[in-house]
Amino acid sequence: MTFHVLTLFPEMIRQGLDTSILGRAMDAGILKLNTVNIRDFSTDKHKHVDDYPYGGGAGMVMQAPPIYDAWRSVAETLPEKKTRVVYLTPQGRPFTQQMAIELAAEEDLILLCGHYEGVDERVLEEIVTDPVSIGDYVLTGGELAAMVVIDAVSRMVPGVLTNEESGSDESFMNGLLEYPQYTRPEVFHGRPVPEVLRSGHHARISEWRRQQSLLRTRAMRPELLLKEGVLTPKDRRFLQSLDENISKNE
Ligand code: 4GX
Repeated sequence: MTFHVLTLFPEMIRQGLDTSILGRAMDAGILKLNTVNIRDFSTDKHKHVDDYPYGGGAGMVMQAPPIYDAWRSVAETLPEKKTRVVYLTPQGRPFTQQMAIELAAEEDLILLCGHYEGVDERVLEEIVTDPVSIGDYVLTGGELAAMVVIDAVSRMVPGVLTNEESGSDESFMNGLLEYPQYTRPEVFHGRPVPEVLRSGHHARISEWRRQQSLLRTRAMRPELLLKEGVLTPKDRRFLQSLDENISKNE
């Protein structure tokens, strides 16, 4: 799979992704990274790519023509088929594991990183297929968000992770947050590993882990418990018993 990143900071993207697992997958040719510097498509003698907003207001807006021409330079190297263009913006659809799985099926993906106060809406209307937000906070530019998306998509591309690295896909595969993990030493700062995990009793271990997942999800992400098909009847009885104990203590 090839990621084409349209950005004013190609070095930031390259440096952020050439390490560890993704670096290995790039060396192996499973993933490719093509960074395109939007500034190379400025026609301005000072290489400007931004200007004042029509209607006034603070800050600068990225101009349409350099972004369009940067996109064209990539799109014309790709097959007829309309390659998806992800635009990183707080105004986008919230990024999820499901989206990472779907995007990993694409042969090419174009990502557009904005800067300043935003991008001229007209070029977005012409080229963007998927406006995506990585969360409700404001970054200084789209590059870190693009790297988050590339990282999450890459690990879903077949061959990027070893069997060792893939495993269960932790949080979200079963719709719950992952249970806590422990390794040696058996006691750390006076805290022993939970006895059940050393018991060798696999049914009890599975039940304990499931309950830990439910407890964590209830504490940190209670909205996940309301989704269809996540809870078994046994899960419901366990959560019910917790709620009954709260009532008693009141
Ligand atoms: N999830 N940013 C985009 C430039 C910008 C400003 C205004 C459109 C309108 C972000 C996020 C994010 C910061 C990327 C501002 N673009 N991207 N950038 N949260 O905060 O994706």
